[in-house]
Amino acid sequence: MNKKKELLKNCSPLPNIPWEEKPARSTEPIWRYSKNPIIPRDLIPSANSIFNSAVVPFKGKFAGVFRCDNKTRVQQLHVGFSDDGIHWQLSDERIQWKAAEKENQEITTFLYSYDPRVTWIEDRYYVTWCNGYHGPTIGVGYTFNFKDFFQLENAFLPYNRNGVLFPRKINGKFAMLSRPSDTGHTPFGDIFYSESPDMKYWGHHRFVMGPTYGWQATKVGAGSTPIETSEGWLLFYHGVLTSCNGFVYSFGAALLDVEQPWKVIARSEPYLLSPQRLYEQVGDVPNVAFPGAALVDGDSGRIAIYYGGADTVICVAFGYIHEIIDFVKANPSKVDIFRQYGMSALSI
Ligand code: BMA
Repeated sequence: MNKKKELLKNCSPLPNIPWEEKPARSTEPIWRYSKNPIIPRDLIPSANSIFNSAVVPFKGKFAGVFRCDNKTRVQQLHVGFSDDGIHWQLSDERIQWKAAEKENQEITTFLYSYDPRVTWIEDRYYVTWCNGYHGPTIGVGYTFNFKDFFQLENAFLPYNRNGVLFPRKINGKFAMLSRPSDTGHTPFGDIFYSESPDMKYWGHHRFVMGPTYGWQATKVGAGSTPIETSEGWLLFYHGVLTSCNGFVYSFGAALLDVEQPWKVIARSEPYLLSPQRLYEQVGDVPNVAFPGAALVDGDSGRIAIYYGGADTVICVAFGYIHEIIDFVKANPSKVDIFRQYGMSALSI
């Protein structure tokens, strides 16, 4: 118990974290909830599918921002609440963002919004998402109560996806991971780090990591809010493989330097979870396991990872922080150090 407690930094107890013990015969560092998926595609009348979403502890219970594609197939964000983190009530209306300041008004025009992340920083919950503005870019907003939502400036120029904030300022600045891209479902994608003094102007851009081989050969993108530990920031991230039949989205974990998070300490060579259950393999986009949030109990080191299955439903997997960190350190990617210096995986 003590070892787990010392590992986590700035992490509150979450005794009511959703949880199921590891199956007796499992040797894996994470395991799926036996009743997955926890959110079906038709939980609310307007939805075609509900997936790739973000949840946080809220007032002793849970709240979240959910990707609900509607029956016109427009990607939208909806708010949701839960007593136990497993059973959810979602609003059937999409979130209406108000301009945080007058100058933000013209940026609030809705086109499409998807793949939200939610991060508590200092005094409020920040939301980042993939926001349609002449192509996909990173939308940024905040809420105090999950009723009123205030939109700030987009963090970056298009095209960008998978904007994930760190849960505290680093060296006095807000910090975000993102993945510059182009208009479509790109066959490439690296994770970059950026800083901002005010959540408005972003700079100090640094390369963090790119694809390597195997399950993460095509592209990588940040998943859930990084978790601070004495071994570095623990980041769950998705990796994509291009099969003869299309993209396959799995996820793994990396440890990033605490003060200079663009420096990768270790990164898992095998995946933590890949689409192997029907609800991950069959849906609107087959073979997708896409992490967007992780709850952590600071006392026990238990983790609940929320991920989208097949761009259709929401699932949960469980693990212990110390086992996941041990797994990353015991199975590190060997090629990343070469990538850091600009060599392609193929030339190694
Ligand atoms: C990405 C995003 C994700 C989606 C994935 C697989 O580009 O659109 O929302 O899960 O493709 O379709």
